[in-house]
Amino acid sequence: MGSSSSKTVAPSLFLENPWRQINNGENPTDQHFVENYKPEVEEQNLRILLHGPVGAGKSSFINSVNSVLQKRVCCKALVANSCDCFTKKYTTYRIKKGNAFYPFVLNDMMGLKNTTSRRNRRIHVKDVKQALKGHIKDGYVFNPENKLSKGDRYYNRTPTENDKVHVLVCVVDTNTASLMSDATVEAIQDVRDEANGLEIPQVAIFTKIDEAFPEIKHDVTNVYRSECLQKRIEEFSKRVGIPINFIFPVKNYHSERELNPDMDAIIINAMRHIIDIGNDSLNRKLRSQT
Ligand SMILES: Nc1nc2c(ncn2[C@@H]2O[C@H](COP(=O)(O)OP(=O)(O)OP(=O)(O)O)[C@@H](O)[C@H]2O)c(=O)[nH]1
Ligand SMILES: [Mg+2]
Repeated sequence: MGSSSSKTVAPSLFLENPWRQINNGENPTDQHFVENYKPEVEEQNLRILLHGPVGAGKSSFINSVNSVLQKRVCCKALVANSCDCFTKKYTTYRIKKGNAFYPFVLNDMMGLKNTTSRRNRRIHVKDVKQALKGHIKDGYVFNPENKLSKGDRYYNRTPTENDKVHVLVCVVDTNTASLMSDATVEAIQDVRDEANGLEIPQVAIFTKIDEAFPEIKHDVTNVYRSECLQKRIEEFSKRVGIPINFIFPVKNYHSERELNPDMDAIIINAMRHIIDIGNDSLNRKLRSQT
C-alpha cells in the first residue's frame, strides 16, 4: 500500500481547468507543424539561441527536441552530471530529417554563472550579444574572464542572415526560478535589452517540472493543471518581463531510455511556439531587406 499512497496527489493542487491546452498525443498538430516548417526563403535557416543559468537544462532541451523528432531518445548535446558549468563551446545543432536537415538550428552556449562578479556577468552579456548578431563562429570556447574579441579567429566579421539569431530562448530551472539572485535576473534582463534592440523575440522554457512538483512527476499531463507551476511562471514573468504566453514548461529527456508521448507533446508544443515566434521575426527581417 505504501507505494500507492506515495503516488497520491492532493486534489487541491489541481486547477479544475488547465490554464493552457495542448494536444496530449492524440492530435499531432504541433508535430506536423514542426516537421513541415519551411522558412519563406530557400536555404534560410531559423536560428534559435538557448541561454540561461548554468545547469538549467539547455543542452537537455536540445537533446529532447532531437529525440522527439528522431523518434528515439538521443543525446547529441552533452549534458552535465554535476552542478558545475558543463557546456563551454558555442555549438550549432542541426537535426536530421531523412537525408537532409530541418531548416532550423539550435545553438548551445555556456551558461550564466551565479556569480557576484559584475565583470563576469558583463562579459557573459556581451558574448550573448555577439552571438545574437551572428558574430560567433561554431567551436568558440567561452572565456568567463574575457569577451570574444574582434581579432579572435572565432569572430565572424561578416555574418549573413543565416548566422544571426532569430529567437532567443531563456532556459530556466523551475526548482530555482523563484530563488534566482537579483544579479542573475539583471543579467537576463540585460540580455533581453540587447535582444529587444535587435528586434529578436524572446521566450522562456521552464525545465525540470518533474523535480519541482510531485503532481507533475506523478503524471506529466498535469502540467497545465498545476497551480503551483502557474504561480511560479507568473512570478518569473513579472520579475524578468517575459510575458506568460511566451513561457513554456517542459520535462526534458534526462534519464529515460524510451520515448513518452505525453512528454513529447509538451516538448514539441514548446518547439512549435519557438519556431512560430522566430519565423515572424525572420520574415520581418527578410522583408525589410527587400
Ligand atoms: N529531472 C529533470 N532533470 C533534468 C531536466 N532537464 C535537465 N535535467 C538534468 O539537469 C542537469 C543539467 O542539465 P544540462 O542540460 O546539462 O543543463 P545546461 O543548462 O546545459 O548546463 P550548462 O551547460 O552547465 O550550462 C543534468 O543532470 C540533466 O540530466 C528535466 O526536465 N528534469
Ligand atoms: Mg549545457
